[in-house]
Amino acid sequence: MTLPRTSDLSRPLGELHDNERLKFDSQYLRGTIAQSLADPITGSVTEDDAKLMKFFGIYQQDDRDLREERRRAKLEPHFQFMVRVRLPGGVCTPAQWLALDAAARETANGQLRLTTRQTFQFHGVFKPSLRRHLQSIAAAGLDTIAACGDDNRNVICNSNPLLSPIHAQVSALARQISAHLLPRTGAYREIFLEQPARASDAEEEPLYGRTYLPRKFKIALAVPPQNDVDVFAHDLGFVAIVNEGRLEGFNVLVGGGMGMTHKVPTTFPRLSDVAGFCRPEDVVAVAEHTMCIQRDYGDRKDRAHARFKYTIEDRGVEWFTDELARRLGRPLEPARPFRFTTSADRYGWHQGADGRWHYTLFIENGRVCDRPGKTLMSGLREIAQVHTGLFALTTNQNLTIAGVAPAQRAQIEALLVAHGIENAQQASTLRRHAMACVALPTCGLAMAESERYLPSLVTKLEETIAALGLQETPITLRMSGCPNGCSRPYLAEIALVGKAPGKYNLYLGASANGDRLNCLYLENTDEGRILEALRSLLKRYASERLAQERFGDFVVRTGIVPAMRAGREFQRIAVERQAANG
Ligand code: SRM
Ligand code: SF4
Repeated sequence: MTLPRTSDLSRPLGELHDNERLKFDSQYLRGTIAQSLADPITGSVTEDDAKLMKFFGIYQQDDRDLREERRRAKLEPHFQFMVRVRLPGGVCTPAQWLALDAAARETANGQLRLTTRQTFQFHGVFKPSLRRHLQSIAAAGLDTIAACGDDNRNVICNSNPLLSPIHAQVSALARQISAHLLPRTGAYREIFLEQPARASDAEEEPLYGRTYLPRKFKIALAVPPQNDVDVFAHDLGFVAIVNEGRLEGFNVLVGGGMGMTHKVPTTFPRLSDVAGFCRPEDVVAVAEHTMCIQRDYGDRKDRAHARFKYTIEDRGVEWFTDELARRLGRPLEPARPFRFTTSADRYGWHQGADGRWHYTLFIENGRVCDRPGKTLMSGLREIAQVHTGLFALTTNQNLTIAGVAPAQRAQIEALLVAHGIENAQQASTLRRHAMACVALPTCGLAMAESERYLPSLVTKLEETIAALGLQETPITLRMSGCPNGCSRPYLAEIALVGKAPGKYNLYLGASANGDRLNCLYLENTDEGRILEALRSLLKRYASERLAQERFGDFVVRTGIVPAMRAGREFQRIAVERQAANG
C-alpha cells in the first residue's frame, strides 16, 4: 500500500527549515546522541541531539524554579529529561502499571503524570539514568518511540476497551494504526536499549523517509456519543458509525488542531472537517495515506505553519479528498450522521456489556503522587497488586480501573476509600470537569503557571458556585500555561491561557461536546479580574439559563461571545479585541 515518497529533497534543503537538514543528516535520528549521553561534563545533550531525542519521547528540560539561583551560582541549568510513553488507546495491564510506578520511583521524580493524550509522562530523569529508565519501560513491554517528534503521535481513542465489543474493536484499531505508522529506525534500540544494529535496518523508514514529517501528526478515534478524545482537535479523526451493535465504519475528519501563537493571526486553533466515510478494513490505509499527504504537502519551511490543519485550510477539503482517492484507489463514501453529547469522562462505577465493572477515578491534572490524606500513588499501586483487569487512561487525564469482577468491586472500593482517593472524597463537580497542562516548572514554553495554579483557582470558584446553587452543574474549565493548548483549552466552556506570569487570556463559549471553539473574552488579565468576570457571568447563568442549558451555550445564546467554529475567525476576533483594548 506504500507509495513512493516525494518529501525527500523534492526541494533543495537549503530553502527549508533548519530542522529538515538536521533530520536528513541524522542517519535516521541517530545524530550524535550516543556521544552526548556519554559526555560527563554536562547534564545536557547538544541542541541538535535534544531535537532528535524528541522522536523517542524524550524532552530535555530544566527546573525553571531553580534557573535564577543556579545562574547566580554560575551553575548550568538543572538539566533533566521528561520521558513520554507510547500507549495507543491508553491501556496498560496492572503489571505494567507496577513497572512504571517502580521506574518513577527509581529513575524519575517519584511521580507519574497522566497526559491529555492518555499516556504516562515521567519528569526529572537525569542523564546518567536515562538509558536505565527506558530499559525498564522496555522490560514492561512498552516503548517511548514517536511519543514526541515530527511523526505520528500516540493514537488515542475512547479509553476503555472492556466497555463493549465496539470499544474493543476501536481500541484494537488504535493500536494497529500506531504500529503501522511507527518509525522503523533502529536508533532507539541501539542507543537507548543498547541492542546490536540489525541488517534489516538498511532502508529504515519506508513511510517517513529521511526527513520524517514536517511536524507532529495526531490521530484520534471516537465512539459517539462520547467525544472525550476531542476528535475535532486532531489532524485526523475517525468517528465510529455503529448500527444495531455493528461497527459499520468511520467518518473521516481532517485538519483539526489547537496550537497558536498569541497575536499572530496566521496561527489559530481549528476544528476538523468531515471528509467522508470509510469501512473498518480501510482505516489503516486511510491513516497511512492521510499522513503521507501531509508528509508530501505540509509546509517544511515555516514550522508555525507546518501542521496539517494549515494544509487543509490552505488547499481545502475537496483537494484532500481527491488526493486521498487517488492514493487509495477509490473515493471515500459520503459521511454518515453522528451526534456527540459530551467530551467529559463518566466518573465512578459503571457496568460494561459483559457484566464487569469499571471505575473512572478523577486524578487532578493527571498527577499521580502521594499527598497528606490522599495517597494516590500508593493506593493505585495496591490496587494494581490485586486488580485482574486493565488500567485505561482517559484523555481528560483520568484513570479507569477497568474490568473489575463483581466479587472484587468491594475490595477495590475499600482501597480507594482507605487512600482518600474515591471521587466523592476529593472533588466537586467543577473540579472534576477542570484540567490543566503541566506548564511550570518543567515546560520550557510556559508563560504562566497552569497545573500548580488551577487547583487554587477552582477552590475560589467553588465558593461562588455553591452560593449560586450550581454545585451539580458540570462546566468544563481548562487552563494552559501558553497558547500551544496542551489541555485543549479552546474547546472548554471556560478557558484560561497563559500570557505572562499571573496573566491569562480568558476564553468563553465552547460547546460541552467539543464541536464549537470558544472565543476571547478578556485579554492579559489577572486573578482578581478573572474571578470578578466569572462571578458575574455565573450569577447571570444561574438566574437566566434555560432548562439543561450549558454555560458555554448560555454565553453564546445571550450574545456575551459569538459562536465560533472557524479558526481564522477565532484569531480575527482576538485581534479586534486586542486593538479595542489598546
Ligand atoms: Fe503539548 C509542546 C505537554 C498534549 C500542543 N506539550 C509540549 C511540551 C513538550 C513543551 C515543549 O515542546 O518543550 C510540553 C511538555 C511539558 C512538560 O513539562 O511535561 C507539552 N502536551 C503536553 C501534555 C503533557 C499536557 C498535559 O498536561 O497532559 C500533553 C501530552 C500529550 C501526549 O501524551 O502526547 C500534551 N499538546 C497536547 C495537546 C492536546 C492533544 O494533543 O490532544 C496539544 C493541542 C493539540 C495540537 O497538537 O494541536 C498540544 N504541545 C502542543 C504544542 C503546539 C503545537 C502546534 O501545533 O502549535 C506544543 C509546542 C510545539 O509543538 O512546538 C507542545
Ligand atoms: Fe507547556 Fe504551553 Fe503545553 Fe502548557 S500549553 S504544557 S505551557 S507547551
